[in-house]
Amino acid sequence: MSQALDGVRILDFTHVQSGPTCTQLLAWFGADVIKVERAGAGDITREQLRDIPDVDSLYFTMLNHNKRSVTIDTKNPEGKQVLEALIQKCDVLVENFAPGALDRMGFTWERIQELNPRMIVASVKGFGPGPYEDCKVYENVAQCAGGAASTTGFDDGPPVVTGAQIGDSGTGLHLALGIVTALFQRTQTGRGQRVLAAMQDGVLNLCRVKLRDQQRLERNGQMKEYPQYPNGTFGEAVPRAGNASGGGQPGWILKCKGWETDPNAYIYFITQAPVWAKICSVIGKEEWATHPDYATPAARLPHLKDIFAEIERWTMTKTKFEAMQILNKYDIPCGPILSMKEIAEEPSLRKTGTIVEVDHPTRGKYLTVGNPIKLSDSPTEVKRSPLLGEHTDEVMAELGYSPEQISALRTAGAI
Ligand code: CAO
Repeated sequence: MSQALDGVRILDFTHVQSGPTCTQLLAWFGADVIKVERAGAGDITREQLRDIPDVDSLYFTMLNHNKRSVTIDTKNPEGKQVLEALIQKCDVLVENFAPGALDRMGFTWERIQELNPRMIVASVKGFGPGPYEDCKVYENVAQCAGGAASTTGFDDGPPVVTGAQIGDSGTGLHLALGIVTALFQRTQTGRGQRVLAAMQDGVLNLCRVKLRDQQRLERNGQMKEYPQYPNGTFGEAVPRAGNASGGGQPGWILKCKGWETDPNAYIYFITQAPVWAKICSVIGKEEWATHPDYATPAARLPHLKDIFAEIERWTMTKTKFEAMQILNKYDIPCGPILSMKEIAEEPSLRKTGTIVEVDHPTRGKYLTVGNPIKLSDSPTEVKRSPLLGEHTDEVMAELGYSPEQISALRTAGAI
C-alpha cells in the first residue's frame, strides 16, 4: 500500500530530540528522510545514555527510525557542494540547530531559495523572536519558560517538570504539522516557505488552559475547582493544582489496594456530573445523590477534598484494575496509573503498533513507541534507525556521484 508522504524528500538536519521527533513522524508517513550527520560523530544522542558500550543508544534509535543516514562535513567546501545538491533535490529542510548555525554554515534562507525556491525550511528554536531568541534550549528550559513548570506540582512544593517531553517531542509534533501544511500550500503557490516552531510557544500551546485560568483568577480572585479553594489562598498567578483536573469535571489521584508497597497503585478518578448518582451508589454514599451539599456540581466544589477522601476509602479496597472494571461498567471516567513496565508489557499496545519490538544489527531487539497517529490508508512499518553514514554511498549515487568521486570526497574529509 502507498503512504501519505510518498515522494516527499526531507533533508534532515536535526539532532537530539525535538527535530528528530518531527522527521521520524514524517518518515512514518512515508517521506524519504535523509539525516545529515558529521562523520565520526553523528547525532550526539548516538552516544548519550548508552546502555550497551559502543552501540547506538536507545535515545538515538527510538527517535530515528525509518531514516537514512549520510555523513557530510557541511563546513568543508566540497561537503557544502554535496549539501547544495541535496537542497536542490529535497522538498523540506528540517533543522534544530542553535540559532544562527545554519546561516554560519552559509545556508541562509536567501541562499536556500536561490538553490531551490520550492524548498520549505522548517526549524525548531527555543524561543521565537524576542529577548531570548539567541538562547540554546533543552526540554526542561522550555517547560519552565512555557508555563508548564509553574503550574505543575503541589501548592506547598517547588515548580515541577513533567516526564512527558512536551518541549522537545511536543514541539516536534507542532513542527511536523507546520511542514505538511506548508507542503499543502505549496501545491497552490509553487513556493516554499519558512516554518518555525519555538519550544516556548509549543509548551504554552499545550498549557493553554492555564492561561485561561490566569484570566479567570484575575477576574474572580479564586478558582473553585482548585485545591486551594476554599481554605487555601490564591496569589496573583495561577497556582500549582496538584492532581486536579484541568477541565470542568473535578478529578484527583486516589490510592488503590497495594499502595503501601507499589508506587503506582493509584487511579485517576473523575467525578463527572452526569454519573454522580452512580458514583454515590458505588462508594456506598447513596444519600449524597440528593443531599443539598453534594447533589450539584456547584454544591460539591467546597467539599471536593472530603469527597475524594471518601471515594479513596472505596478505591483502597480494590486494585486499580478492579476499580477500573467496576467504574467502567457505570461509565465513570477513571484511569489506572500505569508504570512504564506495565505499558511495555501491555498486549493491546503491541497489537496496535503503539509499542513495537525492533531488531537492530548491533543492539539486538528493543522496544520503541511506534507511530501514535494511525492513518487507515497509510500504514506505518517501523524500521530500525540507520547506523552512522549507512546510506552515504547510496544517497551520493542517487545524486549522480560516481564511486570514484565518492571515494575522493571521503579522502578529502567532505563526507
Ligand atoms: N558538519 C559540520 N558542522 C556541523 C554539522 C555537520 N554535518 N552538523 C552540525 N554542525 C555544527 C553546526 O554548524 C554548529 O556549528 P557553529 O556553532 O560553529 O555554528 C555546531 O555543529 C553545533 O550546533 P549546535 O550549536 O546546534 O549544537 P549544541 O550541541 O551546541 O547545542 C542545542 C544543542 C540543542 C542546545 C541547540 O542545537 C539548540 O538550542 N537547538 C534549538 C532548540 C532545540 O531544538 N532544542 C532541543 C534539543 S532536544 O532536547
